[in-house]
Amino acid sequence: MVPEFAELERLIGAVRRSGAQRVADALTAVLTRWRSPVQVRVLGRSGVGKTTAVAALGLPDEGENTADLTVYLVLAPVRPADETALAGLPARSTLLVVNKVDALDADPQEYCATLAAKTGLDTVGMIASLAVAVQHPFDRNEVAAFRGLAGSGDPTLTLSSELFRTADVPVPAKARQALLDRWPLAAIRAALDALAANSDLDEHGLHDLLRRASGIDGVTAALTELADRARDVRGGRVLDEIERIGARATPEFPLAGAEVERFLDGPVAARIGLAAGLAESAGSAPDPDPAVRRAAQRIVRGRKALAGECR
Ligand SMILES: Nc1nc2c(ncn2[C@@H]2O[C@H](COP(=O)(O)OP(=O)(O)OP(=O)(O)O)[C@@H](O)[C@H]2O)c(=O)[nH]1
Ligand SMILES: [Mg+2]
Repeated sequence: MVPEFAELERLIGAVRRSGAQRVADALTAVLTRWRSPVQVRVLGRSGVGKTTAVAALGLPDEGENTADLTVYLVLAPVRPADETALAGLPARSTLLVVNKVDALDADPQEYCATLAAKTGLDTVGMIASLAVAVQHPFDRNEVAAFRGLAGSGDPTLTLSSELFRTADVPVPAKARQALLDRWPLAAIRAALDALAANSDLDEHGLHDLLRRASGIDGVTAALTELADRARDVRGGRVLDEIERIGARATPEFPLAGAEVERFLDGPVAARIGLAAGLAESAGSAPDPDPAVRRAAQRIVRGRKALAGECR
């Protein structure tokens, strides 16, 4: 168990034993919220690939306004409506994803780097439809069909589904239709490119290559980093809530109030405050947000307590 959670559980136990059930219940509600998973929402203009991205990321749905993190999907070129929406989203909880990079006329990494510099947001590229397709493994027959098509060397084959279906190639039309039923054209194109470059790829090698080409790993890694930070920021809010609960409890339940004070002055709370302070101010210029100023104070408070712990 996370030591921070265990410490709060210990506080709840002590408060309950002191007879302040109401205070213990309030603290339990705080702990439950603290432990709940970081929520992600997916935003973007119509047709950018939100539903597909939700499936690729394994999210339950597109999420709600109250989510901790936002994945904002754009297509190149970014539109004024995107810029307006992005201006209202905080950098520390927003991941900008350029979707459909298979249709991009530029180098995806360079495009994302330019966009990141312009918006100040973490930015990564993705092919959401490919990321969904590679959630299933290839079977050997499919790879054999891909191999046959790659060998045909017809450059127009994957320009459209129609051309793929009607092309004069040595792989039967039925097998091609089966591929189209299961794989988006972007996946077929990527598979043929990969096999043309290396015809020795087996189904595992091909699958791994396409998964990496989908960009899903980069999106998940960036989201994990933001989620870690969101959890740290949440810790700061938890300290605020506990402080308020303690202050309200003290007149009626002085013993519980003292337990809460001891928790807030202890090394675990100091660590939580320090992590929250660092997460809130991570990468940002001087910030007018009062939450950030509070966080800076917490850093000082946290350092003092840590110094006390080390003595
Ligand atoms: N080429 C390409 N097509 C994609 C990609 N991601 C999604 N699509 C396709 O784009 C179309 C729209 O995708 P959706 O996921 O429905 O987009 P959406 O944002 O949910 O659309 P609305 O719900 O209408 O706002 C579908 O045909 C997807 O298959 C991608 O990375 N590359
Ligand atoms: Mg949709």
